[in-house]
Amino acid sequence: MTMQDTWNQEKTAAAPAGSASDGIHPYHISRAIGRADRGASSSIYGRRLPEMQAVMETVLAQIEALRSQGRKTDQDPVEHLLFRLKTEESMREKCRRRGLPETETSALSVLTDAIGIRAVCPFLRDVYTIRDWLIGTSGFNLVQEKDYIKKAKPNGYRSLHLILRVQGYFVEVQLRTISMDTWAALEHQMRYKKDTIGNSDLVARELKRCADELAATDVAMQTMRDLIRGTGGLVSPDRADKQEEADLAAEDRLIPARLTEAGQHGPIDRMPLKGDRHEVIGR
Ligand code: 0O2
Repeated sequence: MTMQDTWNQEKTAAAPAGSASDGIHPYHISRAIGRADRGASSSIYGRRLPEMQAVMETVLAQIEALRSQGRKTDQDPVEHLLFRLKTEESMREKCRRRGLPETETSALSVLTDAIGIRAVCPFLRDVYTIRDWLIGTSGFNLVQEKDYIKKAKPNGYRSLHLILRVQGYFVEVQLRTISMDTWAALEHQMRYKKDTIGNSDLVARELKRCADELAATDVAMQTMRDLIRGTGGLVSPDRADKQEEADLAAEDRLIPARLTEAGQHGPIDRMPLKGDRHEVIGR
């Protein structure tokens, strides 16, 4: 990971379902192609770019279909969506780094991230909703799954990576929460500076600590969301006692499950504890 690709961002998050802008923006797609296609006469992708574009569009459309469904119940599982075709320069650099010849075969049949999509999700469970949706899609074949959420990288990096095979092409899909994405962006920035600053061990330890704390926050956010969804909003006074019981039971079920799900060992004193009172938050 020595070179950073430019990721394009969909701007459909706020678009109402069924509107013209509910699907994929050709403008963004063609911009992505433009970047990957620099020096197309001798492109490492040969003449495959239009097909790659179509495949990326297919996967984005499938995610958009899930988002449209989710919006109907105010549960869009995507906060924002990024995508890119790996640039010519970045792909060639990766081939060299891996000791591969700079050929179309290396780019499209050996390496698996020429087409990349990143969905940044509001909540932890959204990550797995999208995962299940994609791997359950006919024609999308799961080639590899790396769950860095259940088992974070030693530096604290968390994300769920899928390699799908779609219409003969590999597509790398990265699914992560907003917290995970924020951490990854900042860590990426700092990585290039770490050799020039002192205390790099301390920085690495602090980064890891921040990653674990953010993971604990993700778990807490998911738990709160489940509690809110469980109540459906404000509770009327005559239902309050029953609701309180139900909420506490939900906490009992959810908190251990979420902790396992996040695979983290952050400070659990920040988690709501059984018997704690909590407010039911209305919309
Ligand atoms: P891009 O597309 O610019 O983001 P690879 O890194 O692909 O050679 P690896 O390590 O087996 O091989 O793949 P993995 O673990 O699935 O990671 C691939 C991508 O995940 C990277 O792509 C990053 O986007 C992201 N990633 C993985 N580990 C880290 C990490 O420790 N910190 C951050 N910030 N991101 C990470 P690239 O190659 O950077 O390209």
